Amino acid sequence: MLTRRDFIKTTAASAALVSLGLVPAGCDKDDTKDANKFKGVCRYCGTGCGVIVTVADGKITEVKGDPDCEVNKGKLCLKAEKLPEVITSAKRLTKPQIRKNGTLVDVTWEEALDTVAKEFKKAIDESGPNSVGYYGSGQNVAEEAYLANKLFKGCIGTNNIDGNPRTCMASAVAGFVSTYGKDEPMGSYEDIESADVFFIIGANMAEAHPILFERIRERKIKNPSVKVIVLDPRKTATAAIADELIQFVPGTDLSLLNSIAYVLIQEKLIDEEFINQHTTFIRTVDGENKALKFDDYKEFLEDYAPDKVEEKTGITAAKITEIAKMFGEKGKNTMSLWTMGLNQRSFGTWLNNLMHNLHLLTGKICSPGNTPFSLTGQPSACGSIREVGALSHLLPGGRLVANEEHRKQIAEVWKVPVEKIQPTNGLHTINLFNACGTGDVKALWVICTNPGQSLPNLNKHHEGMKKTFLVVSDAFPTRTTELADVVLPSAFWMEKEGIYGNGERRTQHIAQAIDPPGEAKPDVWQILEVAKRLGFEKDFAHYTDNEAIWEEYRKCGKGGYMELASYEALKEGHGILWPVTDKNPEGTKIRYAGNDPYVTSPGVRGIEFYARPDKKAVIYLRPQSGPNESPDAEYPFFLSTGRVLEHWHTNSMTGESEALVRAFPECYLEMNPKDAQDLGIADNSLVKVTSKRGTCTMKAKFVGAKGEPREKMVFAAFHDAVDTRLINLVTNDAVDGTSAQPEYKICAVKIEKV
Ligand SMILES: Nc1nc2c(c(=O)[nH]1)N[C@H]1C(S)=C(S)[C@@H](COP(=O)(O)OP(=O)(O)OC[C@H]3O[C@@H](n4cnc5c(=O)[nH]c(N)nc54)[C@H](O)[C@@H]3O)O[C@H]1N2
Ligand SMILES: Nc1nc2c(c(=O)[nH]1)N[C@H]1C(S)=C(S)[C@@H](COP(=O)(O)OP(=O)(O)OC[C@H]3O[C@@H](n4cnc5c(=O)[nH]c(N)nc54)[C@H](O)[C@@H]3O)O[C@H]1N2
Ligand code: SF4
Ligand SMILES: [Mo]
Repeated sequence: MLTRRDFIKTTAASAALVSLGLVPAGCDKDDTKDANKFKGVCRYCGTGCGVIVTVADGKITEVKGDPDCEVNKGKLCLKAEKLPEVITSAKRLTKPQIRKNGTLVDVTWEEALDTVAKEFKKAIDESGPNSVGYYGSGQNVAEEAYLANKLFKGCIGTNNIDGNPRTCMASAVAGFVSTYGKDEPMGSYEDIESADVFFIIGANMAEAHPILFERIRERKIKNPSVKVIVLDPRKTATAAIADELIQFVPGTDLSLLNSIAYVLIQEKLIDEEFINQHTTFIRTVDGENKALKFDDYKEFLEDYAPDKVEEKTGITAAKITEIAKMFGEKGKNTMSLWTMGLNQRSFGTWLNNLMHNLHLLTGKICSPGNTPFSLTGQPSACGSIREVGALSHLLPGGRLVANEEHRKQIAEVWKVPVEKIQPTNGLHTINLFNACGTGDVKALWVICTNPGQSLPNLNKHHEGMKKTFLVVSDAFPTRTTELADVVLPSAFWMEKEGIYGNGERRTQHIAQAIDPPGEAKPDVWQILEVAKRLGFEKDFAHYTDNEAIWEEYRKCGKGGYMELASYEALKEGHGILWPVTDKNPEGTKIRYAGNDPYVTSPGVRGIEFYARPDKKAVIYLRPQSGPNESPDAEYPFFLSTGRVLEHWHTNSMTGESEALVRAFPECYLEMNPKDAQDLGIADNSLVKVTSKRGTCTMKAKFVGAKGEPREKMVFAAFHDAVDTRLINLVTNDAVDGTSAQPEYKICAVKIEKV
């Protein structure tokens, strides 16, 4: 807990924090014992900052950081502080609506729910269960995702249930599962305070995970010998704390990471004892995994000697060697962090594998400060989708629909006949929306996500969404509700209770503090009502409250190496890192070692990769490949897309805060000043950005822009919903062959003056 003195010290540092878009610690104690204070978790990024909200006259008047939450120790970023404005926005959806004669009109809940059930039933009866689908979100609470998963996979009998984490975390999941056998990081945020070297690649933490960025910054200020290496084709705000900024050519990071591995071996910075005991080598050829030897790997890496990749990557051999030595220095702890720069790629799974390789080669893993850490984007992508298994190939607790034993285990918990759960994967996101376009998916329910803005190649997918019977549950009007046949108004953050799981395996409870406005209803209620109308009342009647849902879901953790804390413990505390068992009720900070309850025969350094059949982690041989689309004579620029600190995804929420809109009013195209000069483009003048798929018109910016891309690369944020600036009209919906995650980070465009 923060003492009064700490609090004053923090306040003195507040000017520096505010310049980073952070707000200083607000409360000096957890005062949720007061009747008007409630404990929750910020509803934005996967950092999972604890909050305490104040309620007066049935409205949230203040959101402050929870000083007892280990994640943020009272701090917050501006987005969280501005949530009261968002909640009370006049734009909130408060009545169910149905499209009649082309226009959305207000109706009763009865009529809306009956219509949804009727259309879904009709599709199922006429064309089978695979003619319907569900598209959920890493911003759902776990209970919502669990019920939707059961309704679709276990009761309706279709695996066509996917969600926006496919666009976000799928490559990270595939990376963890293929390397270690189970999803999610082994480390925790606490590793930041023990790390000496930070290797940040394809992550703009200063804008996307500001509170974690602040923890790294503080670590460096207190320990000047700490080194930060930032690898990104674009110079971002994160580079402000970098000792080394490696601005490589987009899409060449497979080469770069293989080259670093080459240097680690050459310079004898590897840990042979660890490698021999804990790892195995695999190369995938024509979809088949072939077991290989360390010598094969060394031979494979010959093509990636620094002098052989410097031209391709745009980074000198000397620089590659230098950063590899920094990564591998003996006696130093290395933590790597990455996000969408690696995941949103047509070879995103391979890139994730290569990050794990570097830690496995050096043995810098499973000890404080030594960890490969894939940062999670959404507040509960881990807790509600990856853990609940609410994707088209998964079942709860890290299980697979394709595995008979797994289907049996989950059918037992759901109390449904095992034959109901189909043994083949359902449609992943892009195919789900493709199938709306072809007419194969006739009815789709979208909850807590805005694919009408966030999917790539939108011209195509808008057409698909118009064809299908589209039901959208949201709290605000969006580019998706405008395409919907039925709009269901949802209770928003703190207007319902629920569980979130953040990026470090921390499960946290959010209390209900206020009532939703108008007729808005929690998504859990909506799912139960539709389930009842589809004839599954008896399968859902026992879910009397969120605790009942959670406690049933919790049974799925057993046997999945993913046991979770009880509802009671979560309500009381400030989050617990799974696995949690009777052996370690406090939770687990480092998996596969230490007090991880599933380690039964620890090897070198107490480690056991128990989730793999041979108990060894895999070092993969992954050659340079991709991107799906590269610049050519007609489309000579790389386009990359991403985020800014002030806004969240599609802006439906942060666009309701005056202060945030003022801070970043509209999206622009970041350019390298040299390219702008070559094309005769003036700062702030309008340019047209065109790909094979679509066009946007926005201002070009290179003076005082958020970032500076390397030459022949441009960058735009995607939160702007205005037609001409909807950058996803331009992006590519090609996907990774393993994870099916789309390549938002790279496509080819031309830039023209308007
Ligand atoms: N303020 C704010 N914070 C957020 C969010 C938000 O909307 N707003 N969203 C949350 C979510 S869901 C997510 S997924 C995270 C995303 O967090 P980040 O991934 O950190 O953010 P992005 O801006 O999408 O992309 C990061 C970087 O990838 C780089 N990149 C482009 N091409 C390449 C390449 O070829 N290789 C590599 N290595 N990097 C490349 C881009 O230049 C960019 O700087 O943020 C979370 N936090
Ligand atoms: N060009 C480009 N596109 C991208 C990305 C990129 O980097 N570049 N990143 C991708 C990634 S990583 C992600 S995660 C996605 C995110 O894409 P989306 O999920 O489509 O974007 P959000 O704006 O987060 O949408 C969440 C919606 O849920 C609503 N909502 C909020 N709370 C509730 C609730 O409690 N219940 C219900 N029913 N609704 C609620 C909000 O109003 C909002 O409309 O975007 C992807 N798209
Ligand atoms: S860092 Fe993320 S979780 Fe924390 S306050 Fe900011 S947006 Fe919310
Ligand atoms: Mo994301």
